Amino acid sequence: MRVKKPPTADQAGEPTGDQAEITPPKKWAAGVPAVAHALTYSLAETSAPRTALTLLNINQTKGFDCPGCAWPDPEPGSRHMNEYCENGAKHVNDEATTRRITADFFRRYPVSELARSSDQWLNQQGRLTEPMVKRPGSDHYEPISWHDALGLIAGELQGLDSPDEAVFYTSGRAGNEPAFVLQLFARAFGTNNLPDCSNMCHESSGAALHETLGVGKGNVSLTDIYHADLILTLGQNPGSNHPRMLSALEECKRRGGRIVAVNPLPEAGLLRFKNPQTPRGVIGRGTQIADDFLQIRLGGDLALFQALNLLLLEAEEAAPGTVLDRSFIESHTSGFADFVEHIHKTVNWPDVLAATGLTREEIEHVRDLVMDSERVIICWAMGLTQHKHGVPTIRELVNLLLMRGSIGKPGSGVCPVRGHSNVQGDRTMGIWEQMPQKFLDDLGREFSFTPPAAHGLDTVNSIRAMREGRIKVFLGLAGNFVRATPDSRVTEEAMRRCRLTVHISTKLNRSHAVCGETALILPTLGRSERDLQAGGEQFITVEDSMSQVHASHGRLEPASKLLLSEVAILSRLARRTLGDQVAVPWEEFEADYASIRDRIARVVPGFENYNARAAKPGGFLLPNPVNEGVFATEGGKARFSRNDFEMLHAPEGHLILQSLRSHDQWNTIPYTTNDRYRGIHGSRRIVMVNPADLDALGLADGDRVDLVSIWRDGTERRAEDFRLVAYPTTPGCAAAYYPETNVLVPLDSVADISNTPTSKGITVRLDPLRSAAMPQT
Ligand SMILES: Nc1nc2c(c(=O)[nH]1)N[C@H]1C(S)=C(S)[C@@H](COP(=O)(O)OP(=O)(O)OC[C@H]3O[C@@H](n4cnc5c(=O)[nH]c(N)nc54)[C@H](O)[C@@H]3O)O[C@H]1N2
Ligand SMILES: Nc1nc2c(c(=O)[nH]1)N[C@H]1C(S)=C(S)[C@@H](COP(=O)(O)OP(=O)(O)OC[C@H]3O[C@@H](n4cnc5c(=O)[nH]c(N)nc54)[C@H](O)[C@@H]3O)O[C@H]1N2
Ligand code: SF4
Ligand SMILES: [Mo]
Repeated sequence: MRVKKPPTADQAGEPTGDQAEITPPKKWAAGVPAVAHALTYSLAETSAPRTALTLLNINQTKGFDCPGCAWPDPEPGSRHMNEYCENGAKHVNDEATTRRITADFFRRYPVSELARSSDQWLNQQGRLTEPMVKRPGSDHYEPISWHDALGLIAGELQGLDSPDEAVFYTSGRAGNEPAFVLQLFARAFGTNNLPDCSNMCHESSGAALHETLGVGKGNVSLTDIYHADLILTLGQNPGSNHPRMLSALEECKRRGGRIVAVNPLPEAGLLRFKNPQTPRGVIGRGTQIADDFLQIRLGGDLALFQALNLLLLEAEEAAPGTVLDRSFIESHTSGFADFVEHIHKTVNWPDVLAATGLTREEIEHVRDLVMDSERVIICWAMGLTQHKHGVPTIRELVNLLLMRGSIGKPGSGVCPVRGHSNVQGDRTMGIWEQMPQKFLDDLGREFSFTPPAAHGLDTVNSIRAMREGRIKVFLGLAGNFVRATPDSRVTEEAMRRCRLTVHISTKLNRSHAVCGETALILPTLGRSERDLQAGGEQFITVEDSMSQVHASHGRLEPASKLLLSEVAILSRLARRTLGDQVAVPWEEFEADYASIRDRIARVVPGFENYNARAAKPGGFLLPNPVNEGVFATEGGKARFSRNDFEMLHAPEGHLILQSLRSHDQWNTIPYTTNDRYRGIHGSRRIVMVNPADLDALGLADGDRVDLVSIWRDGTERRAEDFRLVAYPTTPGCAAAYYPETNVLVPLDSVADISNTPTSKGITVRLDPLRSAAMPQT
């Protein structure tokens, strides 16, 4: 008999694993049930008319950008009236909820209790409505005026020994205008400490693409996706995380393209898609998405690409002039000879098969598809970036495209699928702790000051500095820092060491409760809400995953009269903190965001004539030099790279664990405890394990275990009480949900070069819960 442990801090209010109900994983995604689920969630949060208003405005040229993900919208003329997916509808209605958190709520719930509450419960309490402060020694938030709140922050910032004792975190929800204002404020204040969610997300993509192609972004458009002959999609779950990508993949297939999916999990959306916007999707069997599914081991993608590259080189040697694009290689690339030598010298099949868990035939089949395809696109997300060797993996897939000349021509290229709806735009606006000197110089010239040159702290390094007491003030523009970051217990301690923590947020989350000595909650307008300023009604702009910049107009009445926009909060704070030390017209910025865009146009390349172009329906595309055959690397050519073989090993009796999203969550915020496509209902405290591994470990489906991660310094981390679910994942590779498992990721377990936490490669042991007969220690 198993005994139930009392709830831990990580699970207060959360259903335990024994409340889970398991059904077989689904073999297709979307269809009519998706529409029904979207409406059910939306109607539970808000009223029918409000739901109708939000849904008719999402992703329309005069409406607002879906806050769900960064997947691009079709051209203005080709949009559906309902241009959104199930999850987009849930995300927007989660923001448009009619529930409200008032001062009464904070009188009722002490901060210590909120800190123990589940992420889902905190989010469900509704929208934040007025500024709140928690004073030193108090266990309650209490109301504070905007004037006093901003004065308090300005006072703390002015009192620091160095500007580098503050960090300014951004999550990718923030639009271009607030992001530009925040980085300008931070730099004018004197620091580059601008960590962001991207540090935990696509940083590995940025690093690899920047080094090899000269631009840290993807270079394909939706039209390219439609026209590709072959798309490889790796390490992503589009059915849940970028659902409209499925319509694009469907269109590619309709035109005769082929799709190969590489994933440890047979995700429903990768298998079959029923497009609810077509009759075939409603009554038919839908479209099979992946022609081939390669069930890879966690972290095996580097070895997969190395093997593919070896096979392509061998095929070229057998039939010279038939496989490689020699003229492209000669005119546009460097480092080819070195790369060839390295691949021949280092790639061996026993290693490849061990690392990938695939057969040689499977890999040879993909080689054949590549050789048959003129235009190849490679898409990926967190399954590639959140590994120790994420950067080399992405460099290696670039090698493949370069060999085939499949970059910079229509229907081909790299497609890192971004997460947050404006995470790419925030980076373009300067939210990066290591912006190039050219950007800093241009920013300084525009506003007559000298931005600090030294690189600032990224997310992991911010936590290290907080832990050591070197950071006194934390300010977060959107996001949920303590839940998004690794090593939850370490991060929570680090956050509590700050003198002041400030969150500019729409909804309540754990980071408001696990806070500094003094803490402020500054409630703000969401993307869906009307933003009225002295200069009239404002809009913001965002950049999608394919570099299209466009306007987003809020349409709903704000959740409370006391809300300020992000731009207003940041501009007022900057003015209070800096006075007239810098020549920035903060008041004008707040009154009319067009004045911010005018400045962006003068500082950020590609934004010339920004206001006029943003006003056009659908906006404008940022230039990507790669598509003009220009590679802004050192040396001016696309660079082949030499990457050393690496694989993830788990010692005897251990598994590799990936932490991932359910279908019903938005990053750190679970909406329900269900994960419909994977057949998991009623609890998130589950861990998916291959049946053969369960047998080998002497465990069974339904057993309850603690997840214990081991780390090279001998330390162990424990996530308590998870239910085992026998699941068709790759043998040796388990999966459980983020953020519940962040506690298992050691702060120092990061990707080489990008410093991204290795959230998809954690070595764990499954400790069975002790039976009642055994004493608990
Ligand atoms: N509904 C919803 N949409 C979202 C989000 C959300 O939370 N909810 N979050 C947004 C954000 S910020 C992001 S970054 C994206 C994330 O989008 P995804 O990257 O799709 O998100 P994850 O759930 O982390 O899924 C990782 C996928 O990679 C696979 N995988 C894991 N490790 C490996 C590996 O080593 N190799 C391969 N080939 N595959 C692997 C997993 O099995 C899983 O299918 O989604 C965005 N969209
Ligand atoms: N173990 C593990 N950890 C991970 C990941 C993983 O796969 N595994 N994924 C990583 C990734 S890819 C990412 S992107 C990060 C996400 O990390 P974050 O971006 O920090 O987290 P979110 O959950 O998106 O933040 C949600 C909060 O944002 C606020 N918010 C929402 N909309 C708005 C808005 O319009 N304005 C403002 N001001 N606030 C708003 C709300 O208060 C909400 O509670 O997590 C990372 N952490
Ligand atoms: S695919 Fe992403 S951006 Fe598009 S509607 Fe769905 S959640 Fe929103
Ligand atoms: Mo992300």
